[in-house]
Amino acid sequence: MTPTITAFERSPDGGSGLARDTRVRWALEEVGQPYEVRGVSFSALKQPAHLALHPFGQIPTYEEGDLALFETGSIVFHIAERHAGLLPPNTEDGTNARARAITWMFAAVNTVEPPILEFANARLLESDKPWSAERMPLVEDRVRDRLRQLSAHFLARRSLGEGGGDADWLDGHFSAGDLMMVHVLQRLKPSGILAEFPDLAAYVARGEARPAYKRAFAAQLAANTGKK
Ligand code: GTB
Repeated sequence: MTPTITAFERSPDGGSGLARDTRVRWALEEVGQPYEVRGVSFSALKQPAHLALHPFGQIPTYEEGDLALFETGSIVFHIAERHAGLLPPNTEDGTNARARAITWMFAAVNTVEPPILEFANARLLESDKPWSAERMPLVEDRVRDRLRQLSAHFLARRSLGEGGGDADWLDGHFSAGDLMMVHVLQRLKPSGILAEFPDLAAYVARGEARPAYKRAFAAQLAANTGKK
């Protein structure tokens, strides 16, 4: 059954891929699952029909037969559980690596994304407040702390020669954990903070170079601009 996801009818980012439907599109592209998209207007997000799918009135959602999901972490996990390609197999050999990949999915949304969102909100919604200039360095440093820690993880993997010599990804092979982490980090690109960490900027670029990401990006751009 072809799943249907929701996305902004017109994303405020104009199709730069930052809205969260992009991570769901990317996951579906990685596993080769075709999907349909229903565009939702800002007013429709808060109407009963959409609230029945998403109690917080947001995008994306995911519908497949009787199943309706919200929250990108859960949606990407669902896709990864049902298709090969985003999580190591649940076999004796793969089960620990699978648990670690799932841990990285949680780390992306639960540990790395919150200070990034705080920073994005401070820039977009609070820059006109009288206390904004004083607060901003504190908010930026919370982001830098997380990036430093993530960068140290990659450095440690490299120096230990882990992952069968592949330290390009969080735990050896590309997984749903990387997909979530790359999309979370992308939100920092316009600010210049990501560029302060060249290894993490290169990690994000590796994600963006994946053919599945390119297809997902092109699809959301086309939906927002009519261009391919
Ligand atoms: N935790 C949820 C998840 O991961 O699924 C968060 C979902 C979420 O924040 N959805 C946003 C939304 O629906 C769109 S992606 N907002 C409308 C509302 O809450 O009323 C967030 C987003 C929006 C715009 C940009 N941008 O313009 O750059 C980037 C990201």
